[in-house]
Amino acid sequence: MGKIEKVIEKIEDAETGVAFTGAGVSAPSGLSTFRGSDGIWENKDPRELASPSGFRKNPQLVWDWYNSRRDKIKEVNPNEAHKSLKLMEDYFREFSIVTQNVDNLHKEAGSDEVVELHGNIFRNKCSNCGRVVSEDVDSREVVECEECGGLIRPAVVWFGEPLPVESLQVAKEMATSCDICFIIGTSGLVQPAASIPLVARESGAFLVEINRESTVISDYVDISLNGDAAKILPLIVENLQNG
Ligand code: BV8
Ligand code: ZN
Repeated sequence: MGKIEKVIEKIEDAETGVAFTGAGVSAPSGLSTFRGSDGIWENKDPRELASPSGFRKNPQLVWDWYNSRRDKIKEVNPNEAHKSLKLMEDYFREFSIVTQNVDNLHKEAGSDEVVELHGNIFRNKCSNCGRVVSEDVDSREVVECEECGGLIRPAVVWFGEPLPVESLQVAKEMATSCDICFIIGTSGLVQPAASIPLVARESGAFLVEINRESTVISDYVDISLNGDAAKILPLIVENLQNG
């Protein structure tokens, strides 16, 4: 039996599923990944820009980087990988997305249950008092908080910052109770997010990795499907529809 057929068989037996996703799911939409060849922005390492120290050192540079990413995300659409993950909901009693991505594309694709472990690039908050700034701050200049004068920043989780306790807790519960966990388009290098698939594995889930290349997670999965998620996921859904 081929790998895809095995995955289809597992999905048909499964009640609950989780898709753990990273930047590779959004790459086919035209968004650059963090560690791919295009993972550098104006010769700066995103991991320096996506940090409190980076923002303190040069708030305008970091604000510009996020504005350029928001502008780019506004131009692109969910791709076949996002759309297939929405369709996958029909084949499970419960199907959730746990994503490291901040680009809002899973929600735009209509997925019902999306846990954003690293926040959302279209939400902003005060870097001093933490107040979430509801309006979509479109300013090109860094703006100050009306309440305390602190600088407004994107409400995403930066390196060195803890993940939202609630989101991480919900993600772990989903991973603990799922029958099958897909790990899609992530290098699996960023912790604690990358521990989610291992929680699923320890709870007896069947692990399916979908990635262009092998990763640090590949040794822990039951099946690795190598290739473009925007091609593999539609193939899986097509098989389920013709099942
Ligand atoms: C924390 C939001 C503590 C911002 C992001 C040493 C060892 C281990 C850990 C650490 C360490 N030193 C420091 C740490 C901790 C650090 C960490 O993990 N560092 C790593 C880099 C070593 N983690 C943290 O700092 C976390 N916080 O630990 O806090 C703490 C606790 C309590 C109290 C105080 C402090 C916070 C991490 C969150 C950082 N924020 N994003 C923003 O996006 O601007 S992470 C960032 O990386 C993105 O969210 C991104 O999604 C994420 C993970 O990257 P990937 O998604 O995997 O993307 P990547 O480019 O790496 O890979 C893409 C993959 O897709 C590739 O495999 C490629 O082959 C594949 N692909 C490409 N195209 C396709 C494809 N696959 C299929 N189809 C395709 N078409
Ligand atoms: Zn404030």
